[in-house]
Amino acid sequence: MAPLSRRALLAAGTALPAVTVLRRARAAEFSYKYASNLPVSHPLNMRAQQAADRIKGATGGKLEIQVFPNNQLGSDTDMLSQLRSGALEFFTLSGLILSTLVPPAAINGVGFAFKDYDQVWKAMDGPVGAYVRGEIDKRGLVAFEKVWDNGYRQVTSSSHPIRTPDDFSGFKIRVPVAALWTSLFQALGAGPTSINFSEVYSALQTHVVDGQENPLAIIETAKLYEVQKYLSMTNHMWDGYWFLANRRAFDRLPADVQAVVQQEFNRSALEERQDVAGMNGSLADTLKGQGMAINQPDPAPFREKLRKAGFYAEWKGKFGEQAWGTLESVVGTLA
Ligand code: X2X
Repeated sequence: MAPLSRRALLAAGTALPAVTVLRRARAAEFSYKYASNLPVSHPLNMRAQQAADRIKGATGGKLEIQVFPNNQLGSDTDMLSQLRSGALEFFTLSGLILSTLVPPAAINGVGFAFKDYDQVWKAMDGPVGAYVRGEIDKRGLVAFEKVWDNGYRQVTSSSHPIRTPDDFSGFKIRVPVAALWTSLFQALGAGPTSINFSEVYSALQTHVVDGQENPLAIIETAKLYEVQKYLSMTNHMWDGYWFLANRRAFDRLPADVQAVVQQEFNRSALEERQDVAGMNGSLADTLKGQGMAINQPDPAPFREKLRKAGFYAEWKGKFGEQAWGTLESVVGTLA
């Protein structure tokens, strides 16, 4: 029997169980969740939602993905456990935070490694990204090919601007929960405290810490300018989000659905990179208008301080010759 149209069902009135029929036609075969730590207005969530919508369309409604932004499902630490157990199917996480599970995933966070975005994408869409995804795969998670842009990280503060490495002395700074972050700011002479992003706004507001570091798009969308006065454009690290899937959940999907999922999230990743690039052009002015005082420190003395503290030598040893060589094949000699 040919399927009845909605109009035909409605016209038939109470004689047919219209509601039941319609509901069954709409129910997705796979109902998955995607979560992130970023505010809903950040382009990452907008582009993830668009991918979810396209995936639903392209799979004829077979796979429905519900988007949970803004730490609605918990902190990064919580969400990573949920992803590993399968309670959460998709999650975007900084490679540095992922390093608690996959140590080599932190490699893009080496201080001042990338001269510019050309080098970032050459490395992350090339040998460095391929290496990291291989390591993620070995630990039972799936990472899609295109990494999403978090951005170059900048230091904000409520007490004073960071102009030289000496300004870090006695400076209490929040860093995400990852060994490389703590090591970087210890080497710079600051006092780092590990705090999940879900607690950052209140930690700044209550002066548990003096400052934090994040890309402009986050300082803006998470409204950190409300609780911070100084913005120092240190560009000390480039950070990105791997789009991760729980392997068992991903393997349950038919091959054609898997292909659509990969294609659409990778497409959205590229669009999100463009969004962030566009925002970077105007956000310094926006943040100035919102009351922040901005300065542009010379990066050379910060790099020198890291070198003298043995930061590069230590992390070259931890990542190993092969991984370090892969990064240096794109960015040149680091130390
Ligand atoms: O926790 C942070 O600072 C954030 C939002 O940038 C990351 O996810 C690494």
